[in-house]
Formats: sequence, structure tokens, C-alpha cells
Amino acid sequence: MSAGTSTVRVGVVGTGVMGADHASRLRASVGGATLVGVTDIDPSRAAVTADALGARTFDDAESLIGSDEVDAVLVASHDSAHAEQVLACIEAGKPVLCEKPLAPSLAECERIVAAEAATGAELVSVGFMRRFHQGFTALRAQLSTGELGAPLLIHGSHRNVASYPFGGSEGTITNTAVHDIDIVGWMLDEPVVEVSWHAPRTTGLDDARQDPQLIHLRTTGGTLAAVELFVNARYGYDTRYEVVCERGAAHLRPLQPISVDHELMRRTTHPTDWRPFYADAYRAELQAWVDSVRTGATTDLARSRDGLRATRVAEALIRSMHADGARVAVGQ
Ligand code: ISE
Repeated sequence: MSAGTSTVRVGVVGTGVMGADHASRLRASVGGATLVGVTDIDPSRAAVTADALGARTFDDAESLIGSDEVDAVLVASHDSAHAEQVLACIEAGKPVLCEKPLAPSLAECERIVAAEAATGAELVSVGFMRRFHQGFTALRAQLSTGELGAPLLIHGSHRNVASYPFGGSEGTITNTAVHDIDIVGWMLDEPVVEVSWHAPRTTGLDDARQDPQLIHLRTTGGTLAAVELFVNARYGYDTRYEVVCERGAAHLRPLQPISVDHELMRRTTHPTDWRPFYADAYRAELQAWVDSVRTGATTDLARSRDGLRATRVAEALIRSMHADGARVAVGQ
């Protein structure tokens, strides 16, 4: 912490879509933290964010993580770089919030969990920000009352306008579906123990992957979640969830704040991507992380074990993908 205050000096690794967003949010709307600097594999992209926010740049992740100007690190680089950078933060003894996934492979996640455990400290948090979204927190709270009885089925859909240019069919699972994997277990407070992967005809708008995909997640209590991943939906960013219970159902309300009636028509406007839908959740997640670094406060932040669990389920889904949709047990 900076001398004489408890302000957390944060460095951001990766200034792509999420990193730039987080850096801006740290600068403008998170208390108890200051944005010290940023780095990116593209120095010009780092400079754009640094100049816009009045921060400095670091030559690379290693120099940012090792700097005595930086107390805590936010990793928002490409998924493939997460493990190396999180391990460097652990080695430096610095708290780190890593954007999801913690890492794309189970082996990388296991190395991170083992390295963190060896320090005896909880240094690693993972950016499963839906845990801070008012809709998902309200769904979880409603289920915990027991008013609707036992949860039986979850119907979810997770639609993007256009897919990222990396990862293919497996990337949809390791990069995007990890949100749904984490939130299903978190809402029900039950781990996913069995999965299967399914696919309809694929869209003609993306020849790099099967899209949409349908994943089945079964939890220890027997609840079955069927979640559609459609990363080339085109019409807008649209995430919907319904939890069907013994005596009722609970629904996640879509974001659209208004509908407009005009000339015999009614229309609503979908977000262009997930950031407007989750803006408040990202801010709350960052604030919770900074507060936990400053005061040790426990929060709903996802930890390294949650990141490992999500990637373990993702790997089981990929096994099912390559086994004609067979049901695959998730190791513990
Ligand atoms: C993206 O990778 C994210 O992490 C967003 O949070 C999610 O909503 C989006 O669908 C993913 O593609």
C-alpha cells in the first residue's frame, strides 16, 4: 500500500476490451484504489489507455508485477497468458484478480492452486462477475428461501453478437461457457458433477466453430441445467435464465430498460455486448476485490479453487464434445 494510506496501487496487465474497461473503472469508480500503470503485448495499445487515464506504462507484465509501485495486479490478458502471469503474482506475494478463465487448461489451474496454497495466503481471485450481478444474486437469494421448493431444471441462454476470433468450438467452452458453469454451481450452492455437450446444425456465419452449442450440467442435488451458448447471435447481447422449481419458477429479467411504442410497433434495444449488461457487476466486483486487499474482507469473489472447478467442468464438456455428446463425470 502506498505509505501512510491504505490505498491499493493497482497495475493492469492487458489493455484489450476488458483490461481497458477495468482500468477506466479503477480510475473513476472504485474507492480505495489507484491505477498506477498498465502494460500490454502491444505497447501502442497500452499507451492509449495510459494516456487516456493519466497512468504510466510498464514494458511488460514481469516489470509491472515486480514493481514496488504496484501492490495488486489485475490480469486481463489473453487467456493463454493467465497462468504465467498469475504464478508471477503469487511468486511476488501480490494479490491478483484474474479475468476468467483462471486458465484454459486444468493442468495450469492446478499449478496455480498449488502455488497459492504453498504461500498460505489467498492471493488469487477470478473475474466471475455474474456473482455480483443484481439479477443473479436475486435468483440465488430467492432459491435460498425455499419458497419455490427444490430446483429441478435451469434453462439458460448466453448469446453474443459476434464471436471472438480465437478458440474455435473448444474456446466457446473454456472462454465463454465458464461463466455459466460457475454461476449454475454458485446459484445452487452445489458443484456440477456430470456434463454432456450437444449441438444443432451450425450457423453459416462462423466457419471456425460449432455455434450454437448446448451444454447440460447436472449438480450433486440432481438439478439439471441446459444452457445454450450462441456467440454469433447477431441481434444483440442477450443472457436469460429461468430456474424451474417444485412449486414455481424464478426468471432473470432481461436488461432492456425500456420498450418504445411507435407507429403500431413496440421495440426494445439489446446491448451491443456484455459490458452494459454487467457494468454494475464489474464495478461491484472490483470494489469487493480492492476492499478484500485493503481489509481482508471476505466476499463473493470467486477464488482460485472456483476457477479450477470451472475449467475442470469445461474440460469434461470438451471430452463430451469429442465423444458424440456422451455423459461425462466431472472429477473432483
Ligand atoms: C466474454 O468472454 C465474457 O467474458 C463476457 O463476460 C461474456 O458475457 C461474453 O459472453 C464472453 O464472450
